[in-house]
Amino acid sequence: MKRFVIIWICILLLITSFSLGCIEDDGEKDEPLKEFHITFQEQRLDAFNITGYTNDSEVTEIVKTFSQFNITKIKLYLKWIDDCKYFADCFGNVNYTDDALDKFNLTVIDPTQYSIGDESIYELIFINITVNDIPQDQTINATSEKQVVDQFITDNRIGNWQFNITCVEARGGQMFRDRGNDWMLVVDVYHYEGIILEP
Ligand SMILES: [Ca+2]
Repeated sequence: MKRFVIIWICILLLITSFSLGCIEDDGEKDEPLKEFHITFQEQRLDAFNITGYTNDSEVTEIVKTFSQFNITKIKLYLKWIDDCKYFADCFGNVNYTDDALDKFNLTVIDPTQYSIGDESIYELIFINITVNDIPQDQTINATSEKQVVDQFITDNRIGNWQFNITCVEARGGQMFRDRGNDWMLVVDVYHYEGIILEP
C-alpha cells in the first residue's frame, strides 16, 4: 500500500511539472509590449520589356500577374517608331504630316477592373499608376518586429493586370496601306518595405 501511494505521488509530481512547463511556455509567448519606430523605403520590385506588333484597328492583350505585397506604383511606357513615319520609308519621297502618324492607345485594367488609358500619335505613351500609398513613419507598440511589419502588409490590387495595346489607326492608311506597327512596352513595378529603427 505504501509503495502504491509513493507511485501515485510520483505520477502527480510528473503531471504537475508538465502543467507548469506548459504554463511557462505560454508565459514566453505573452511577451511584453515594446516600442518600435518604423520607416518605409520604396524600391523597384520588377522591370521588364515586352515587344510586339499590332495591326491597324486591332488590340493586343497582355496579362501579367503581380503577386507581391505592398505594391506602390506601376509605370508603363509604350514606345514605337512609325514604320511609315516618313512616307519615303514606305511609299516614296513624300513629306509626312502628323496626320500620317500611327495613333496608339494603351489601356491598363487592374485586378479590381479599374481601368486607365491614354493615346497618342507621338510615339510614346506614359502611364503612372499609384497602387498603394507609402505609409507614414511612426512609432508602434508591439511584442516583436514581425508584429510591427505585419501591420503594414497589404495585398491591395495584387493579381492579374491587363495591358491592352491598340493600334487605333495606322494613319498612313489614309492614302496608302500602313498595316500597323511594332512597339515596346516597358513596365516598372515598385513596392515599399518596412524598416525597424532602434528605439
Ligand atoms: Ca505604322
